[in-house]
Amino acid sequence: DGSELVEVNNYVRSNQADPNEKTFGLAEDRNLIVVSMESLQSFVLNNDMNGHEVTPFLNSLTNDKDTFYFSNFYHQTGLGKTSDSEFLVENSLYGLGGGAVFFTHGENTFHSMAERLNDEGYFTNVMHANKKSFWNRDMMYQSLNIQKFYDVMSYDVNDDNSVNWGLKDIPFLEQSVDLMTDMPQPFYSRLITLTNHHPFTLDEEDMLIPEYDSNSGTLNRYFQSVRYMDESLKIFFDDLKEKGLYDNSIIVMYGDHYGISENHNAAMSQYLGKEITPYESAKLQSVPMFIHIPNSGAGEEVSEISGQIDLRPTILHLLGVETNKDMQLGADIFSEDHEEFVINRNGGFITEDYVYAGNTCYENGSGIEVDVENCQTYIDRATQELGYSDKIINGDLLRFYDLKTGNLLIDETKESAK
Ligand code: GP9
Ligand code: MN
Repeated sequence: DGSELVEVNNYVRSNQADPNEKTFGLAEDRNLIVVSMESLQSFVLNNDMNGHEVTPFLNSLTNDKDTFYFSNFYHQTGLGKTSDSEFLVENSLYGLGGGAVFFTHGENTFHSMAERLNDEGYFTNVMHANKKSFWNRDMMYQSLNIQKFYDVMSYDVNDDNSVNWGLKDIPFLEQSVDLMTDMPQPFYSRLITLTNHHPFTLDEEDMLIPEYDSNSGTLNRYFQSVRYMDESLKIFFDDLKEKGLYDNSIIVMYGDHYGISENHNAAMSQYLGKEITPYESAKLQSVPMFIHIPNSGAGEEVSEISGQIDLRPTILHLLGVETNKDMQLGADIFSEDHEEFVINRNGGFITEDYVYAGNTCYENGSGIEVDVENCQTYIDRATQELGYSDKIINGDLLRFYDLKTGNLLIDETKESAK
């Protein structure tokens, strides 16, 4: 009967973070372009591989005058991988612990970012050159109120422009910009790249740097494949400029989840020159995040510890959309009230002082093991917050929530009789 929503609502309202006046509305009325960068982890940024720069374009954005670069940002996905990251972005809720929420709860009621922006007059869509049913997207996107899904059928795909999982990122992004020129504005387009996906294979002509030289073919190819994606993003920005879509847009880009699993720790240890402890593994879950606002001059590095759960409120506030009635678990990263506390789907977390991973509490920075007592308050809060997220999903509780008024659509008399 939705009565569980009372407690969840109290939690969400008491953790509400007000917008920052300086950034609220900074990108008002612009098109919103969100790019999911497949399998991109932060360790390749501002780093080289045997003397080769891996991400020259993204590196240039880390100190660009129009770009906020979030250098302490983490993915929070579980088994649902890309789809979990999409879920986090749209709903500011966590995916599930036991499987992909896109599959298990694709018919729930949600109040997505797409729904919010559609109410503000945006044309909302997702662009991704894969079969529409992959990750149950065709069903879930209806529940997320995404107006149009430009799936593989919207793209010109052939042997020459495909590799690995399908259409290569350069032609994918190029054709996507062409499709954007026909969209009503303002639009919200969420683009999902694909080439930099395991097993990270490329055509010879797209290998812009050599492979690495470890005993892991996966890691060796990863650098090359990331280098290709970096190139595709550079071309994407140029295409947007050429088609007149750049100046009036805000471009958000984030890594969706890790690309190199713990099976490659030996090779990673060779590359990074240190042992990969559970502490290091937790820190390696950092993914790049950029918010590029052309001609704003507002860019800077943001070192606040934050995660994918925070994307939705951060983006909506930049667009000048209030979120004080949204049933969200993240917070605007620019807000004074944003807390440096990133929860992983597995119950681990990262704060300014501590990293909790593999049931062990480490000091953040030194990586030294400390008494678990130090982490206990946060362990409890992580459990509580993941629990509330699970409750919302498993009980389909947003059925009972009126986003416009913030009212709970439940029988209050029954509630007070308890
Ligand atoms: C598939 C793409 C990759 O369409 O999003 O999914 P992943 O395996 O990374 O979750
Ligand atoms: Mn992915």
